Amino acid sequence: MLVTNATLPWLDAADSSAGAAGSPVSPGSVDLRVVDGVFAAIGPSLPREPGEEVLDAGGRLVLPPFVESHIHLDSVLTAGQPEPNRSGTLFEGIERWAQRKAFLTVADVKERVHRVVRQQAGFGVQFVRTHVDVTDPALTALTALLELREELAEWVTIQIVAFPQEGICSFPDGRALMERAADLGVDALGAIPHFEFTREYAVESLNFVCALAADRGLLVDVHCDEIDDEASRGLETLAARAYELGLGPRVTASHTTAMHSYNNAYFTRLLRLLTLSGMNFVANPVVNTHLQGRIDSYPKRRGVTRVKELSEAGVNVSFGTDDIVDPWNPLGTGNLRDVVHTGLYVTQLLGHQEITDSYRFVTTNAARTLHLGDGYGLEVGRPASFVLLDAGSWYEALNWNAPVLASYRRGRLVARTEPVHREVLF
Ligand code: 17E
Ligand code: FE2
Repeated sequence: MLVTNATLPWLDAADSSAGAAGSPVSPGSVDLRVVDGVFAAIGPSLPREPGEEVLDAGGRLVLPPFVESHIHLDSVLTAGQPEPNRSGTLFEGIERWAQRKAFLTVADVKERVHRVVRQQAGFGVQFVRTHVDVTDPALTALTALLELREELAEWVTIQIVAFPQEGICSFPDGRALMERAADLGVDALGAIPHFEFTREYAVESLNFVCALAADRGLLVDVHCDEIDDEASRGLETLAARAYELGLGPRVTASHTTAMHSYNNAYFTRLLRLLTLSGMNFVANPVVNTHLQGRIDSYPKRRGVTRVKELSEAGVNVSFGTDDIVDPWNPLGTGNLRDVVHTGLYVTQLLGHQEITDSYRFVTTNAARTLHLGDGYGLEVGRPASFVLLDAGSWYEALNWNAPVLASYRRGRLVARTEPVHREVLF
């Protein structure tokens, strides 16, 4: 297959602010040749080979597939079951989920997750890192997700994090459950230091998880300091272990909302360690603006981590959805465009170049967090996985919520959407 007249994000016209629907052919457009599911050539005006199928992008934007770097698939579509989260806090969400968790079945989890993964596929998502609650002696959700990871592998890459929602040191047999999850073949280990009973347990849980991950060769992704408490400092322990054990970029700190409340003197000191460690960060700007600041009066904190400062220091940051219609978010579709849109506003990353570069939060930066390596990217020799958006630039796609017209995975069509035709009658 030959994809012709594609605009790649780094070939966006410098001034792409024109905006309205319609996709002019960009002067920087390129062709991409796909052979046996791999990019065989990328360049301007590649000669068509006899009998070669052609997909004319017409100057539209081609991106590597979207990467969902943080979601809880086990809880999707459970909002209100058996009751809604009335306070809107993280902690009530954990209580509501514990109620729902009591009557999980493998079939129930698989049915809901399957629906959402197909929804995500329609938005061009091909890689998903999901946290799965393992504070359940039956490991029901984990069993379901491990099965789905294999069953759906040709359509979507699912990475599973063993997530101890109710703690490791504060939950009965918490350590043994993490070890069982590791034995069952998860991709990454999590922790939740701000939910442990004590600061000592917080530190102990992080030491435990980093040692287990180093021993088993697993990635680490911690729900770290997701609280409006400026004294919640699990992150420094996680970063120190990442650095000392040489885990570095294999470690991710998710949420880190307490960083929003750290004083600048502490943050400035901490940033040196974060940079040294080489670890990744995931912000969930939609869900954390909803969950955080709930017990503030006014002014109310936004509670989103310091994306701008981390990015400027060269630290890898991606954006995640976190939740779709569950105890922590009553809304959500899985369209990562919405996460970027909200994320740019709440972190005040709205300079022109910042907007233009923001596709990275849900593509290349997220791919780095997931350690996708050579399995990802618009480069010759890599799997021919890409999305075609109905817009001439990322600026336009973001502003107009342009549909993903086609999502190809290893050269094979996974999902397509018809362009929207709207008429205004004056
Ligand atoms: N659990 C948690 O601890 N934090 C979250 N943001 C979600 C689940 C969604
Ligand atoms: Fe989360």
